[in-house]
Amino acid sequence: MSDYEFLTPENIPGYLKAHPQTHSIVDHSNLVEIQEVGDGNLNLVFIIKDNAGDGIVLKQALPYVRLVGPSWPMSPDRARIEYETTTAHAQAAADLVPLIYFYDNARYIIAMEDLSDHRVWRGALNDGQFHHGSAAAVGEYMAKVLFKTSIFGLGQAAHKFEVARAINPEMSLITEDLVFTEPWYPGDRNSYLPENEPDAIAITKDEFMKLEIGKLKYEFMTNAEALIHGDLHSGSVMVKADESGKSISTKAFDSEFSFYGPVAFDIGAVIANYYIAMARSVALNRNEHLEYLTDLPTQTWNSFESNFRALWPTRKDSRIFSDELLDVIIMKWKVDSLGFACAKMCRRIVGLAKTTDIETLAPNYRIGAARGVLQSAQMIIRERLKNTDISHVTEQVLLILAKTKTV
Ligand code: SR1
Ligand code: MG
Repeated sequence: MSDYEFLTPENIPGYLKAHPQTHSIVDHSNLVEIQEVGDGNLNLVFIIKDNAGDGIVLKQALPYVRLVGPSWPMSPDRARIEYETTTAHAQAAADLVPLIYFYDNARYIIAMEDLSDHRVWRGALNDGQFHHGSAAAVGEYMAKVLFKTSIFGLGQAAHKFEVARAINPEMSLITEDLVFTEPWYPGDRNSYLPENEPDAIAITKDEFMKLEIGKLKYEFMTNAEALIHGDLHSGSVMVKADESGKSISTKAFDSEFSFYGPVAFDIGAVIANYYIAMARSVALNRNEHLEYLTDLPTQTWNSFESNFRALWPTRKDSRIFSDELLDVIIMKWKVDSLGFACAKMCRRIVGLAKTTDIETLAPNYRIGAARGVLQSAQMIIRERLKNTDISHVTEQVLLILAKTKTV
């Protein structure tokens, strides 16, 4: 499995030459730039440009976790999963995912659209940038791809077949361990500043939260609703805005954790990362940016809900699957989304694979931001059972972040 050649700046021109599908995209004999830009935890990502300014991206899965090294082997077959999911998602929302040119199953390479005129959303948020409309676009992406791949979009037989085809046990286990277990059962992979130890211990002693996280883990492991992205944080979204900050393109990428799982898991991941971004802007006193961020959870939810409702009349079978049932399902997704957000918030603060939003803050700022995210998760896990209004929950998060601020 690991016996394949890794991409390097030296062998990429030859690789492109040997793949005629790339010849109309980029001129392999006149390359001016080959840059490795992978900032995720797992893969190599190269942006390649020719002298006419045309570009292509080659993404290759390594046989181990890049973040940790060869001591943590991982099947590169995750590249196939990302390719197949991006292709399936493109059928529902072509404008909201990158264009894939081809997949090389011998070397686990995806050749895709060069999006170097976009930014990874996490980096843009960290820099205090505005992309007005991207939150709604992410909601639209989720509604369209999750409807299309659900029982409502596929119908009975195709859904059953797809659940089996898209099985992804190795990557799912990572999420089950890192997101739903280790923050509450610490082992060697957790870490935080010494000043945050009481905050980390507090969640392990929060028996109510542990029970709710247990229910959510069970949901994650058993509820094969739709072909979810599986890791939809702000580092899995590329954004592009015009000079006024109006978003003109939003693309969800990096769906290697994808499988048939709960719809609310993706929504929760998005919301969690908005709250983490808010923690950064609170720490840095960026009030205008904070105002922008505070509206994002509601924008994404509202867009998800309205787009999903718009697709509902097209469901394959309307017997029993009534409009009343849709209301029930949507309400469950809202409660569960907030629950999944809590799990995601805790894992990014105490578990392996953190976020630059928090980690690039100076330690004296980071203490309060990390504490605020953990305390917010403890609040949300309870509040969502009393009041599911996303704006209300976000206001409560803001109050906690202001209170825990350390500088
Ligand atoms: C070992 S992989 C660690 C994390 O990186 C990805 O972004 C996922 O979030 C995963 O949990
Ligand atoms: Mg990723």
